[in-house]
Amino acid sequence: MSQLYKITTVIISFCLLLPLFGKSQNPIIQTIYTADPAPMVYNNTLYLYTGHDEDKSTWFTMNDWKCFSTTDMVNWTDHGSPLSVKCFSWAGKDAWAGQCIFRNGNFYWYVPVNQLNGKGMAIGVAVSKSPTGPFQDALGKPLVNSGGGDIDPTVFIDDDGQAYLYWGNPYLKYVKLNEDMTSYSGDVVTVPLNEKGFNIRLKDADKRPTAYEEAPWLYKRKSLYYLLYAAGGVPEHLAYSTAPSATGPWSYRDTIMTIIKKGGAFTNHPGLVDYKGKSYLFYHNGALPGGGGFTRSVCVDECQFNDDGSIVRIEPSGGIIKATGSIDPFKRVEAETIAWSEGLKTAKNNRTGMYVTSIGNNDYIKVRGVDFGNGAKRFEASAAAIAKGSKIEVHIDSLNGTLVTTCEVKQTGDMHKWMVHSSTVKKVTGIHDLFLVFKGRDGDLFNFDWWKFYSYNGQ
Ligand code: FUB
Repeated sequence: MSQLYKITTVIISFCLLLPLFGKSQNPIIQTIYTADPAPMVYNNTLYLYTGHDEDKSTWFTMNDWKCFSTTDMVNWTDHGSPLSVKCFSWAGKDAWAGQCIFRNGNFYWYVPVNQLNGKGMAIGVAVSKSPTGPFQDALGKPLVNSGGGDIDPTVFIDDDGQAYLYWGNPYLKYVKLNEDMTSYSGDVVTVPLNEKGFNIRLKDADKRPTAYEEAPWLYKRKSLYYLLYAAGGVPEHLAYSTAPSATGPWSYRDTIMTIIKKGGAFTNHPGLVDYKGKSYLFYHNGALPGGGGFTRSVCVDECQFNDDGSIVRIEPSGGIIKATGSIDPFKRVEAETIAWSEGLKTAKNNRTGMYVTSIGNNDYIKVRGVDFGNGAKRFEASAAAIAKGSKIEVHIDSLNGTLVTTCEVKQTGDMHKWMVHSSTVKKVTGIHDLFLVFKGRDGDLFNFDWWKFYSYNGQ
């Protein structure tokens, strides 16, 4: 990012977000633009797969997908980019909306990409043994290639083990996936788009039969099947239909989220998941500085159901207030575990893995709900610095809250020569939000890999 762009971005974001410091959680990722959220729960961790709008995009310029995870719904760990268009030898561009699912020891990530043969969008499937990848093309060719509008796949495994893949814009289609998850049986079924199932269309009514636009998301709750989708046309809102089976017949129910007027993007995209006893709706807006229709950002809000199974309308909010867990500072915490940040980027290399980079004076990371228990005596941070005289100030509870330690980040001579830097900590006990504030001269200060505290009993 150019220095001027970065400074402008920081100033604008500071002004926009000033009233929200210490409160805001949405959008949940601030280091890049993210879109098309697809949550997945595995082993008590919520993984979030997203698309990635390139900085300053003026179209859906999307080259790779991203993965993040959380165990508390407020701190998100960046796992980088486990899959890109380049992984599909038959595709050339457009890493659009996908979804990942676990089955029989493998993670299957269904994604639409634009084919090199000029025949438009088709759906591929990538496979990995790990939720954070790396993923590889499972087939070496599209899984679904039915007519150019093959975008936005959603995958779902029913209680009887039958898996379904729905997708499409302007049509809505599905197949029954086989147990191998990389092939399907039977024909591609086109879902009838009629008023009963998907409501009347108010915008561009001559162009499409119903309000259904794109971005289907299949979900089941207490034997009722839900199909959430982007509806409209543009600007899109989120709506849903329900059915007694995964194949319909679908009945239109309601709007879930109206058009986002303030800070919205002209698209929206739902992802609904149950986690730790609650349900969460992921969606996207254009609210980050520099954000808009092609520079979108993923958000999350809690989703509630009425007794009859209908979804309570969701008003986009500042995000999740109450964490569902806490951070243990006496274990190494990756620097890329972030509740909120300003001015930063993340990067990855083979030796270090993910780390935080593009760190300038006064940039910061907020980590929520850090549990110091009976107290901490020493702070450690792994950083690689080319600049002299940089520091990490650690404040609690707010950006200007009590300063519990100042850790000098010594010059290591290279931005990839890592050293552990340490400092003594003033007494801090109990649970606090932590603000790691970076200080130094102009320009990039250092790269930051992880941090950790030591307790009085030496832990
Ligand atoms: O991100 C590209 C496209 O925009 C997705 O495929 C649609 O769902 C819309 O969000």
